[in-house]
Amino acid sequence: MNNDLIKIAQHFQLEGEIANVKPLGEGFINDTFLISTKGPSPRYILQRKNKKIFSPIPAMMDNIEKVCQHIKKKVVATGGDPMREAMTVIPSINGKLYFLDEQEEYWAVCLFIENTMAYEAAKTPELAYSGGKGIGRFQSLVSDLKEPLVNILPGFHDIRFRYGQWDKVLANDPVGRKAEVSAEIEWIESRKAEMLAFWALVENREIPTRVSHNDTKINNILFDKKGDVLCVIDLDTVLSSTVLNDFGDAMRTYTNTGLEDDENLENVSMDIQIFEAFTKGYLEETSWFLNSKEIEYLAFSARYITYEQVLRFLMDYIDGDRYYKIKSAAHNLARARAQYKLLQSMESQYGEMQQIVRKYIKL
Ligand code: GN1
Ligand code: MG
Repeated sequence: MNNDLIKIAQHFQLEGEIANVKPLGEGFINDTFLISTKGPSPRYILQRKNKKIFSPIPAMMDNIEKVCQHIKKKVVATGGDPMREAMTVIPSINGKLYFLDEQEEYWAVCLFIENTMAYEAAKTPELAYSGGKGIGRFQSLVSDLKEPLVNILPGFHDIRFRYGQWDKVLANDPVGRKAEVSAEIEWIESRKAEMLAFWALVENREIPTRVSHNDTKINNILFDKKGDVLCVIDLDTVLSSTVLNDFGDAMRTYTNTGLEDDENLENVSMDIQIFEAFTKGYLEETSWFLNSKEIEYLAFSARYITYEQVLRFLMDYIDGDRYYKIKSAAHNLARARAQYKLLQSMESQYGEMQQIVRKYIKL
């Protein structure tokens, strides 16, 4: 395998000689590897992109490149380091942003940014505050990106689209798991009306569509050693959608006192201090462009995305685990249950969450 990976890596415009290629991280969708080189040359990230999910991959890579170039220009203009404060896509030796191998798998490479930190949870309000500034700054930097992005993930955070998938999976019940999760199914069904009411505001454009990241879980952000955000990574999902999805998904991961798939539900709750710190940082960067509806629904977006995640994990469980990588037979069910516990915690603290948004929007 390592030899095969080295051969794949050799199809890209890398500096230096490759020393080895090793698996990296625990993404649920793509396969990720670290390319080390001999001598002083940089290291790189190699990814096999999941073509069943992102389609078409070449358009996805064009989206990523547009966003990276846009951010780099702005970083340069403000005296920053474009190689550290933005992702750098490394082209193939044929000048493409990807390499297609004989098995028709798509590969892509980007520069590995050294001396950074990534986290699985925001343990302190300071880290959450910087995370909020980081996502806010990202959205602010791309807010004037005029070139259109190709929608390579139709319906990604669109709950109406998700209900369409949900109804089909429930009707087919392909592996006979539906009966065993009737209580969990009711968690989804009982909240349909309020979720659709929110999404209707996006559909009628009261909540506008802007360039956004759409996968802002905390481990998709690189921090420097001081704890400041350096760069937002994992840009596969950059799309035109509501920026509330980014706020909501960040809150789903930053504020969780437990793990995303925690088997011990006692561990799971929303930490309101982390919510407050992130919100403060986020609004400092974004309040200049957000409209009043976006602000009104900011706190709700945390519930929306967490609910959507319960649905997606549960749906994948019922569907026989075809989407997310799993580590055990009931992994998706454990994920759905843990995310539901988090959702309940958000619902019970919703009044305070709204007050916090109002507090920082006045600044
Ligand atoms: C996936 O690729 P990764 O692990 O960063 C997923 C997100 C989910 C997340 C759940 C394209 O993100 O939407 O929220 O898992 N990405 C895609 O942790 O489906
Ligand atoms: Mg990721």
